[in-house]
Amino acid sequence: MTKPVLFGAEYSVYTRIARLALIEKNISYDFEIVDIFALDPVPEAYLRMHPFGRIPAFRHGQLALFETAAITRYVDEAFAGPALQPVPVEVRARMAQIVGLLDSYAYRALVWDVFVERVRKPLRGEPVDAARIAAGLLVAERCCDALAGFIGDADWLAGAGARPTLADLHAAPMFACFRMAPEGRAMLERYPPLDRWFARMAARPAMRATPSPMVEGAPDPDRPGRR
Ligand SMILES: N[C@@H](CCC(=O)N[C@@H](CS)C(=O)NCC(=O)O)C(=O)O
Repeated sequence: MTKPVLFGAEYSVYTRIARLALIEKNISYDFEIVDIFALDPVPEAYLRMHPFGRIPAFRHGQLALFETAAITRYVDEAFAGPALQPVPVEVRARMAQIVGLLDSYAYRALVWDVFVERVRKPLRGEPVDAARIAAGLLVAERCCDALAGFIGDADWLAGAGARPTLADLHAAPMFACFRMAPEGRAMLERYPPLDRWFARMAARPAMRATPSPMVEGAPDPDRPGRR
């Protein structure tokens, strides 16, 4: 079978989601670095793969895809390996709902409003927008409420099953960023099932194999000065 190619960057939350799916499925793939934030303008050749100029993009034989949820679903369905989508229709619907929630609400709040403002901007010596952080935390709390309700006492976000699903893979890179902010860590601690879920995800080989230079490569927030 042709080797799939993923285009993206190690620092990118969405690229990491796609890599998690490929690794959880044990798929050998080529990773072509596209440092999207360094490309101005984004080259025509890349825009032909991703007309919105985002990462990741994906190619497998004749099939070219963008939009991470479509990529991870294809990866799960086109290749052998552990199933990343639950079989019971209700759990599958919950998984899809969580992926939608993460794309529509969590990504901007957790990553851009809280992580980038609270963690990245001070590192770059840029002014921090406290109002944006406060607004992001409100949305983040709503996301945590919903996710905590879904996970209940289960191990994985869709609330059932012995293995993580595409919902867990979609959420973990976003929460990895969020908990780099003190307010993010404190919020997760107020949701013990989510805190335990994140620890479970962080320990998975796929997460360990895809460290983000902005998260795992950054100074340890609990041990300043250490990497
Ligand atoms: N809806 C897209 C979102 C992808 C996305 O926003 N990627 C970010 C990096 S994590 C990006 O390419 N940002 C570039 C930009 O905003 O110019 C997906 O699901 O793949």
